Parts: sequence; structure tokens; C-alpha cells
Amino acid sequence: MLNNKICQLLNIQYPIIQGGMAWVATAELASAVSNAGGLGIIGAGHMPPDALRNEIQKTKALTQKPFGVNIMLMSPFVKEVIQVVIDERVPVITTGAGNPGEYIPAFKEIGSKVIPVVASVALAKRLERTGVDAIIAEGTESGGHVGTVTTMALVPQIVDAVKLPVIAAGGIADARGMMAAFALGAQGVQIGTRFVVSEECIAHQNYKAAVLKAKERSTVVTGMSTGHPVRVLANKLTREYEEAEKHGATPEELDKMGAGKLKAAAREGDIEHGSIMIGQIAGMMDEIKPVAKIIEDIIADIPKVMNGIQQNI
Ligand code: TUI
Repeated sequence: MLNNKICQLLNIQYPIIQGGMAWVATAELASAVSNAGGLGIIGAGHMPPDALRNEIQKTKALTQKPFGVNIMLMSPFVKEVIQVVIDERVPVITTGAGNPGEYIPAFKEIGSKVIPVVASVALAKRLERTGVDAIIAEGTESGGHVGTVTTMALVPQIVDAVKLPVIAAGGIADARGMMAAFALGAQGVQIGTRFVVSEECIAHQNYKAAVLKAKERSTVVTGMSTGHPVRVLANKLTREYEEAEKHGATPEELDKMGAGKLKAAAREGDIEHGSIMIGQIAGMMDEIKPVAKIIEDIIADIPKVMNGIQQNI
């Protein structure tokens, strides 16, 4: 897409950024997305620095194309992880779950493109002034750590508030979602859920099966009272968590209940007691496809979607 600003900025073929999902978005997924013409992202999550370095080097061996790392700003290793990303000169850095303002100068110094994920207009405006390259506007339809505003309401408000190119995220999994995001003024999309149910994604088969089984109302947001709400598939864990929340458990107690639970679900396949982070669009997922086919299908369906729109105006 030659005229697309995100493609030009990131030197990629299609303005499709893969979500930087902890324990799920590894070198295997990131390199597959980059090789298929999108931008693959390694999800650093709570990864220790050496594990991230290993994942970056593995990705470099698997693709010659640009790729990125998502830095989860609530990680206990955030400072060390940032040093690894700088040492390894990662071409694109996305951030989540906080304000990356203080780290931007160091990222820009090594020439990386910096694209923070935000869930509010206020943070988008603040970060524009720090010299970031684009903004990912993430609606509450997304999986994992979420804000409260929907993609439909958030994207046009951020588009109006900043001059930077905006990438829409949350509830997007096909050409319809991508064109809807473009209609709202976005110039790219970030897609997570659709890539979880890909062949290359290393998530446990039980996790993928749970996503394929999900319906549109299968996710819930837990942890509102802790200040960092998380969208996951409802299961035994979320019911226990809600019960504890109702009985006045402290944020610390609730955080403890969630610790290690994403790994339990995504790697060990414990889908009853683990945390199955996934977006609301999971209800639309009905098959596991290779990453290249996922991207090919999205791009191939664009003319059909555009014709459908034309018919109605
Ligand atoms: O970061 C995400 N999604 C995530 S992070 C994650 S790991 C995790 N594990 C357990 C508990 C919590 C997290 C799983 N999923 N998406 C990007 C995102 N960032 N969504 C919302 C935000 C956000 C929220 C507040 C960004 C900035 C922010 O700013 C607060 C401030 O300081 O202004």
C-alpha cells in the first residue's frame, strides 16, 4: 500500500501491526507476520531481559523484515528490558499499560520508531509532544489490559486530537474492521486476537480451542478495582476473582490471584484456572489459519468491503 503513511513509516507492505501479546507473541509469530508483509511484534510482557534478548535474536534469524517489541510498562524488569531493546537496536518499539514519556529520548537516539498504545485522548496528546512516530488507539474490545472507551468512540477522538498517524486496535480481525478503522481516520490497524488462532502462534492448543469456542459475550473485564482491568475469557478463575472482589479483597490480594495465570493458560493449557486474555472479536474466530493466509484474506477482501460501502451511499 504505497500511499499509506504507516507502511512508509515502518517500511512494511501492509499497515497491519500484530498485537504485542505477552507469552503468546514470540519470535515464531512475530517473524511470520513480518515475513507476510505486516509488522510482527514480540510481546515482552513480564519477560526477564535475557529471555527477551534471546527472542529478539531468534526473530532476527527468522526474518530480514522490520519487526518490533512491545514493552509492557508495568513489568518489574522494565528498565532492563528497555536496555536490551536499545542494545539490540530493535526497529520499532510499541509500549503498553502506562506512559512511556521518560523513555522516548533513548528510543529516538538509536533511530527506532516509537508507537505507544493509549486508551485515552489525554495521553495521546501528551505523547505527541514527546516526539513519538504514531499512536495506537486501543479500544476496550481488546484483550488483556484495557481502557474503558470503545474503538468506535476512541479512534476518531484521537484522530481529531493529534496530527500523528493513528493505528486503531480493539475488535479488528478482518477487512470489514480494517475499513471501519480507516473510515474513522486511522491509517493502520493492530490485530491481536486473529493472530492468536494462527498456525504459527505458540499458544497452547487448549487456549486456541477456547478462543475458537468463544461467543461475542464470552469475555469479561476483571480487576476494575485494582486500577488495571484485564479482558479475559470467563472461566473458574474469573468467577473466583469476582467473588473475591465482591468480598472486599485488596488490590494486592487480587493482583496475587492473577500472578502467573497468563502463562498457565497460554503455555501450560490450564484454561480453567489460567487467564485467557483475548478480545471481544474472539466470537468471530472459527478456524486456525497460517499467518500469511490471515493477512492475504484481509487484503483480498478489501475491494468487496469497499463495494459494499459504495452500494449504500
Ligand atoms: O498493555 C496492553 N495490554 C496488555 S498488557 C498485559 S500484561 C498484564 N498482565 C497482568 C495485568 C495487567 C497487564 C496484557 N495486556 N494494551 C495496551 C494498553 N495500554 N491498553 C491500555 C493501556 C494504557 C492504560 C493506561 C496505556 C496508558 C495508560 O496510561 C496511564 C497513565 O499513566 O497515563
